Amino acid sequence: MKKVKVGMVGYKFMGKAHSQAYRDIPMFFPDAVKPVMKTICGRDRDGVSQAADQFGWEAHVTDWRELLADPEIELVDINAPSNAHKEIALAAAKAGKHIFCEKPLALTLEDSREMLKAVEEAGVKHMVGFNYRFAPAVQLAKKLVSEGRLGRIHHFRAWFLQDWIVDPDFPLVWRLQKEIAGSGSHGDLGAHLIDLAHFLVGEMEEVIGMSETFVKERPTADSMTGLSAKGSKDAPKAPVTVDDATLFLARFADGALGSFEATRFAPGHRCTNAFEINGSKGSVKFDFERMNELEVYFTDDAEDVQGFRRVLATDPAHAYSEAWWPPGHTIGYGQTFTHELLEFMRALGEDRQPVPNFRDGVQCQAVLAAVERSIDERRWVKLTEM
Ligand code: 4PW
Repeated sequence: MKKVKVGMVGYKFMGKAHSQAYRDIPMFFPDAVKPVMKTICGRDRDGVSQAADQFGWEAHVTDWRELLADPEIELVDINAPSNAHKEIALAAAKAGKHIFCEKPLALTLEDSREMLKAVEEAGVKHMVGFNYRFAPAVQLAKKLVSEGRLGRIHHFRAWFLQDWIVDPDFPLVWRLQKEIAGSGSHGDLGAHLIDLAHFLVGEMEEVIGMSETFVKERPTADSMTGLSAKGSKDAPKAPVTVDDATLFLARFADGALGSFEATRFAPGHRCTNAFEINGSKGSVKFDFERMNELEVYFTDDAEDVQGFRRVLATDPAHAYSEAWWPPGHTIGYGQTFTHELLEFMRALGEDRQPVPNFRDGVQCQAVLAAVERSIDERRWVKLTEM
């Protein structure tokens, strides 16, 4: 069986998710190229050494340059905070390594374009981490749209709601600092919605947005793991430099209308990444908190049974499902990463670019930037201006 040796930069939330995926792939998808978990990298020696042991990496280093210098490593997985993406990706491309990079691809549109240019010039394979595409229920929505079973698409309505920073004493973690994260809810959550819109409906033509930072300053943080943080509410305060919530409207190139809402200020919503699509022949509804389900409505159902019905996307007819458990035996968040990295393994095996790749990352970044410009200039912005 073909193998690929992986070096991974980052070992916290996404590092754990990716490690689990690398371990799952050979077990559940034995025909794919096998990822070999060679080296994991993180700045804190004790932290990364513990992660290597716990997640099953052969070796650990504290400097990503060391990882790139290892000729055995063929694929570099970048899931460190966003401000580290560009420098590592450019160096990895130069070293001729294939690259997986978490979203958002970069801090700015310009940086993301530079990264795309670098991987294309180097001729390496590249992928960006939009994992929600890989939920089987989302793949089913895509299939229904592509096969024309929803007819002409009129509306894409999406919202990604979380609530982990509603408390004004929640510390100022890296995700709330522009120089590290690029933006707040917009780039962290909105980026997923934009990618789903591109995947399911297509290109956008113009956008207009609004955003707000409800809590302007917060106590400084000690550390962050997942979406929780350590720190004292009595620590000195510093300004929040990103949006807490961003909303925008979009007109798609094919005439559909879109509305998008990304916020971390929606109490009770832990990870409501949801969308509805309305077409001339029917509708679909998805909510990640019930990720195995897709609600569908078809206008040509018999009149006496019309209504939304719930499809459990765990049957052999649904993407990836046969590899897992019998029908009705559901999967979870972790498996979106398994399917995502499986796509990379399959692309390596078939000698093609994986999807979504850096081109999709740049397309997403262009919408993020267009929305930001529309907010600054209080006007509709066309994507062709970007
Ligand atoms: O998928 C989401 C991420 O992109 C997660 O729910 C958390 O919010 C972590 O980062 C973002």
